[in-house]
Amino acid sequence: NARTPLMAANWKMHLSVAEAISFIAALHERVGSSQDREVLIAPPFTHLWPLRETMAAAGFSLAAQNCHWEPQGAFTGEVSLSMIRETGCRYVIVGHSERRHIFGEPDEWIGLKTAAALARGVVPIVCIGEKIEEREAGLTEEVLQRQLTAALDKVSVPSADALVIAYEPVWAIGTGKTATPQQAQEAHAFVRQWLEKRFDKAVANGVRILYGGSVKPDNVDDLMAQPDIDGALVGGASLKASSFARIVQFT
Ligand code: G2H
Repeated sequence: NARTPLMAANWKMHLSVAEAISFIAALHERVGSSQDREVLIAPPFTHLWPLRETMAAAGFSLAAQNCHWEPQGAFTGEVSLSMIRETGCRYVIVGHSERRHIFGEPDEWIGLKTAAALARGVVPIVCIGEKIEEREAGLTEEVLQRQLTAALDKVSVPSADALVIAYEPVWAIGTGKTATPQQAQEAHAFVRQWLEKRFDKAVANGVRILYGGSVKPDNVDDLMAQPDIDGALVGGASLKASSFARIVQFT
């Protein structure tokens, strides 16, 4: 069962459209369009449409960083999944810790967004992860279980490639502190077991589980060597083509 490594750049609120276009050209020059790993970029909403063709030509996947679950309506400032799909996005990040903690998104919203993305054929990249005080109190698995349940309890997953999970320990995000490969592997194995209980073995074995939190060129190889780490969700180190190219080219 092939879980093609998914190397994802989460640009957050960075880079202009012009910078993004040069970035994609520079990245493509370095990594080409390889079949054995998938390259994904999640730029700001305003960049999705202008990057659509450049991204498709480079063979890279496009993702939105957030979505609303309703198909349309009076929701000032929000973007629906059909709008996202219209821009050529195959993926949407759901429940990133910055959405949860800076913008106060509750678990319940993550569930609504995940269900809506699956229903509309956009692959949700569901982010979960514990805070430092939760890890220190021995609550990591309890938190992951609560977040997974809220996101995935009410959905059916048509196939393993319809869903991606990202494990991002909150204490490792943008802090320069990475989980050790062993800590990450433990959490990923826990997530995979949970997926088997909730769905079945085929889904559990096929869903890609990404690690996120201060992934850098110098730690990506050790992380990717873990059996249950199937890719990376990269923030800071994804903003320079040379650095992200090295991450894509993990060995
Ligand atoms: C976690 C990650 C990208 P960074 O937010 O999703 O960011 O790599 O800067 O820790």
